[in-house]
Amino acid sequence: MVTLYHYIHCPFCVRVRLALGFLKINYQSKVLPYHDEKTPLALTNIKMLPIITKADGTHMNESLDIIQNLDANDILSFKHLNAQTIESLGKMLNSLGSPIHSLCMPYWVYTKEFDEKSRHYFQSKKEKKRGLFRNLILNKDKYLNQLIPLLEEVENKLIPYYESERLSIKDIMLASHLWGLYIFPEFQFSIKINTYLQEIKKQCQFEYHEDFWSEN
Ligand SMILES: N[C@@H](CCC(=O)N[C@@H](CS)C(=O)NCC(=O)O)C(=O)O
Repeated sequence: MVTLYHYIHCPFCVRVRLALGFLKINYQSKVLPYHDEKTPLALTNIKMLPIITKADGTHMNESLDIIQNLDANDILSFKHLNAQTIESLGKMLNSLGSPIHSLCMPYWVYTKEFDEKSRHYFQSKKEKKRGLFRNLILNKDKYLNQLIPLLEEVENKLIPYYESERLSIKDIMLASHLWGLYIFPEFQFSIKINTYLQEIKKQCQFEYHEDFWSEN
């Protein structure tokens, strides 16, 4: 069986969870504490998740490599994407990710995924790049204003999936980046984007905090 090492909040990890669910691949889920450097370093020499261990005992990282490897029959139409599409998708995700992460990081750290140690590790690491979490929240209107036109563009491309009539890798990449926003208080997706995300959730059998709700 495949083992997935992941963080709940991480969009790249959510990518792999969505793909595993869509492809109906059973896997063992291991949520690592954010300050655990030892486990990922031992598996792939780099402190970065997601990582999978395959049935043959080999380890892989990089979400898109993992998904391509698991999706041997290209059910997610990865191989149809040309370099230009991949590049523009990457740019779009970076522009979305920037305000989404600034808005959501200060809230992610107070979900059950984090304890005091991992929260401290995460916050000090991320504040070096983005500034104090306190200021991210004080400046939330700036990030929301960046986000809203981007979401309108996304919405126009849902036909009903992203630039497509059927679910593909592009939806896995988009939905995983948008999902984190559900955590941000008072933010509401438009009806169209919310319906889209809920459809992806259904088709990918995805439950964000499932690992915690199934524990005692
Ligand atoms: N290109 C990688 C990116 C993965 C990534 O950035 N993971 C982040 C979490 S969102 C990580 O593991 N960061 C470790 C750290 O900052 O300590 C992928 O697609 O898998």
